[in-house]
Amino acid sequence: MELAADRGATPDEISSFRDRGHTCVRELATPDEVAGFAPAICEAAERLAWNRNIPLEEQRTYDRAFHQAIGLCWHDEVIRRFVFAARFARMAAELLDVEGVRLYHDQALVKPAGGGPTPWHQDAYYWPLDGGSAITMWMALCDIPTEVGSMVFADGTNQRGDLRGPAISDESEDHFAGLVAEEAFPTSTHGAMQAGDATFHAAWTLHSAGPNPSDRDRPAMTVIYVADGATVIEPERDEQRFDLALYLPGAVPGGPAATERNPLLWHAAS
Ligand SMILES: O=C(O)CCC(=O)C(=O)O
Repeated sequence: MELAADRGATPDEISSFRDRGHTCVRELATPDEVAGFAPAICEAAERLAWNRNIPLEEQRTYDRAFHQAIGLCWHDEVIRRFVFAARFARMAAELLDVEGVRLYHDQALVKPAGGGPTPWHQDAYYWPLDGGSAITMWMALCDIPTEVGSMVFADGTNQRGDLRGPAISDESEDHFAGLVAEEAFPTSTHGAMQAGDATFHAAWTLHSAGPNPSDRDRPAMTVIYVADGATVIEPERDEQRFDLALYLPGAVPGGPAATERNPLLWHAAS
């Protein structure tokens, strides 16, 4: 099944992304289209999630928030078609307001039944990229009820850059929850989702997610894009050095964020 680039971003989606740092695109894929990919993604996520089988007493808040499986597109041809989909990449490019986007990486995030909240954090904390050059698509792979919900965003934090909080943890939750209250950032969520609805958020947009009190897992698939032409920045933390080696193998600070692991997924000229 081909997910063709048959849908561009609307002016409202673009202004929400620019001003608030996030937007929601309902039915970016139809439930039928998602049904063609979700079994392969969920099976691979189950098999490859690195923090899936940690004994309960050793689990950190991070492990209770979601099971994380990275780089699924390199394991499976069906998943590659989903991750490389021109429809999603075009939306990412238009929201970022760039000519083209490359793959940075993909990851499945499955919040298990009974799983805990996802602490407040900023993604660009981890990335050796300029925060303005990257965007995440987070797509629901099944219908997500209101009591589980999608992410919560602190509006406008995309324009504030690095808020100097810690990595995702109880500490980041405390740090950023305090900041949200202190600076009175409005928060918003796009709530319940149907399979194929997606949110897009900017790399510095502060976000979190609630727990999963239901008895069903909440599988979501994310694709992270980097603007074509973006350069790698000098890493200042170990997390960024780790990401550089993993997602941009062979790339160097000051050089293009465009290795063989970062194919061009959409360009306005093509
Ligand atoms: O799925 C979640 O609970 C959090 C997702 C997230 O933080 C992200 O995609 O950046």
